[in-house]
Amino acid sequence: MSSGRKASLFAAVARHRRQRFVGLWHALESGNNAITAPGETLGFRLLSSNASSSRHYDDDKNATTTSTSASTSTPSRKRIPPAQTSNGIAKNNKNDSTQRGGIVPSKINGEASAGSVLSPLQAPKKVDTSTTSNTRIAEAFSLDMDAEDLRSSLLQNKLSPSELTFTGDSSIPVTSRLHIVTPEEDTPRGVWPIFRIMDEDGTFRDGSNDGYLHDEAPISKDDSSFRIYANGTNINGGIAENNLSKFRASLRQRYPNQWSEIERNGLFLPSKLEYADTNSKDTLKRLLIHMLRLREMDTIYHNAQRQGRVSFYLTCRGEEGIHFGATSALQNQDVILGQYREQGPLMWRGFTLQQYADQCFSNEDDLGKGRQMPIHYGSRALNYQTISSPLGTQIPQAVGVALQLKLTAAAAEATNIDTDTDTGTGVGTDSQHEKAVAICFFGEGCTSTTDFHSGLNFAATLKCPVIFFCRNNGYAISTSVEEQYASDGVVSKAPAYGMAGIRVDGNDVFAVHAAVREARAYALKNNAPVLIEAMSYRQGHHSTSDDSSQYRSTEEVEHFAQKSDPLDRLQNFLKLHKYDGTTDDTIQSIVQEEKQAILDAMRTAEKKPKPSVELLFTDVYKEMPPSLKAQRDELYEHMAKYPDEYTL
Ligand SMILES: Cc1ncc(C[n+]2csc(CCOP(=O)(O)OP(=O)(O)O)c2C)c(N)n1
Ligand SMILES: [Mg+2]
Repeated sequence: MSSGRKASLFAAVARHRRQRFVGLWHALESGNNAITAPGETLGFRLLSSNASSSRHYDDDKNATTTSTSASTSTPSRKRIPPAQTSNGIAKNNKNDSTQRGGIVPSKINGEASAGSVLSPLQAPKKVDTSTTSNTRIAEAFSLDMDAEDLRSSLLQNKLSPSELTFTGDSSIPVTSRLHIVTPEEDTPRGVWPIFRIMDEDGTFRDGSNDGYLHDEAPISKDDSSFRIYANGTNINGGIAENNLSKFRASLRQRYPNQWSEIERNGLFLPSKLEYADTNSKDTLKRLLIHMLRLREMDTIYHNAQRQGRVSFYLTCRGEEGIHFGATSALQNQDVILGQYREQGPLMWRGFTLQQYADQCFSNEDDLGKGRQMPIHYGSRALNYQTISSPLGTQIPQAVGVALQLKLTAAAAEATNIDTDTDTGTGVGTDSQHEKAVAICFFGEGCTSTTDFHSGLNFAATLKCPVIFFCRNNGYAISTSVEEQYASDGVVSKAPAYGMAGIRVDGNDVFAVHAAVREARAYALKNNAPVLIEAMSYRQGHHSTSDDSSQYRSTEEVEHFAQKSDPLDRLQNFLKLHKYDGTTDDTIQSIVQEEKQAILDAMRTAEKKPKPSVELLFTDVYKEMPPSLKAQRDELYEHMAKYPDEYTL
């Protein structure tokens, strides 16, 4: 590490030492993470050219960190709350920790907050940052160090945050234990905890600092599904070869408490078949490539809209962890119903860059025959229902799909028919004879539609195997979560409908994968729905029709882009653990390759002819009614009259 880099790291450590909850991981990340300003990387223009300097935190009067923020009509609403109040009690934490499943106010440096009841098991590790050697902290994240030193540094220096802060001024206690709260048990009082596996620095979470009282049994795990691989892999020097089995073994040594999740997490498992798009079985590598590909694709198409080449676009920047974490935990026979910001699930299933381009350019190869706006993808082959813009429509539809899947599976079981429809391109276990679920994605804004409420009620009463997956990204266009609901987010609504729920860190791809894996197993085993709420942040504008500087500050966007980006977190993990020689350079070369492929597909799509006009009138009715025929004839007449304006 260069001395300049060390100096900036130490400065960052000192600067952030007083931000107790955000803690050490935050400090290290600030110094270690080379992230450029959002305006340079987000694929959208900076929110204001007339920038002024401002602080990240309201209460951080001594902070020296500055950032650019819009000085125009920046709203006065403050959306970056301090991680906690001065007495250590989380905001919105109306809990009674003596209750089963209650939440413990956080404990700092061994001192319990007033009124808290802490079992010794829940006491966070005492970490006195003033006596922690800066050198050791720096070394803990040096890629050059010996793996054994790395391991001990991780264990000695690590302080996982016990709370996380998202938009809406809410502090959410964190749990490292995956637990689906079922309707049969008491629901958490106060704020529902958020499940995460990996912290921002790319290390696995240390559960001793959990902000959630675990006094109930974890979700039952079928021990037979654990696969234990040989020990004894030499972890010194990192992982030189691309080998997931060895890597798992090394992770097991570094993180003994997390080994069971590592063994079960499909993202650490090689695929049974080669992935067509990477010609390898390496799931972790494919995950990285897909996250980079999707981010690059979003950036390029967003800019293409600004150039007038496509009419509309909408990025999912910041939500890639949700997309790939969730879809990688599914089987290909599971039916996906999206809202509109879910291009990743399609990508994971094999939708090609050419197919994206053909849809966005509405050319003759668009599977939707040019009838929809850009980003309204659909693919029958990949079990991905076509997007419909009116909010909420997909929710009751998903219930119908799930009901049908359940009935089909029951009928097949009765007659002993193989219901497997797997196309063989997915990851994970063999899906032979496996049943299917429907998964329905929607934003937190969509939960204000009547379709959300009626859909969830139908699913619970009809006992349908459906996963309702809420992407809570903080905004519904300009409507913030404070204006969207008065409840503790979305997951707290699950018990009201009599269904299971889980809240997960949407920026942690491993945790999302685990949550969906367990939700799927639960849904199939019990023929019952599950509501997942994944906390994340919409880093881009709502769409190309939006200018988010009108309702949120650059400072806020920058904060979340830098502190909780799912792609950065995965890269930190891969670099820290030296997976397959991952470095900034190898990542850059993937980015360049992906960029080229995206641009090639785009140029090809641009040159293709448009679909026939006739297709505007087909596919709705088996026999075209006279009224539609009359409209078609009128259109042809009009086009014949102005031949210079149209190509037939
Ligand atoms: C029934 C209906 N009402 C309003 C709209 C306009 N609209 C489009 S997107 C959107 C915001 C949805 O926000 P959210 O569900 O949080 O999803 P996100 O965009 O954040 O992914 C709104 C209000 C619509 N498309 N359909
Ligand atoms: Mg939203």
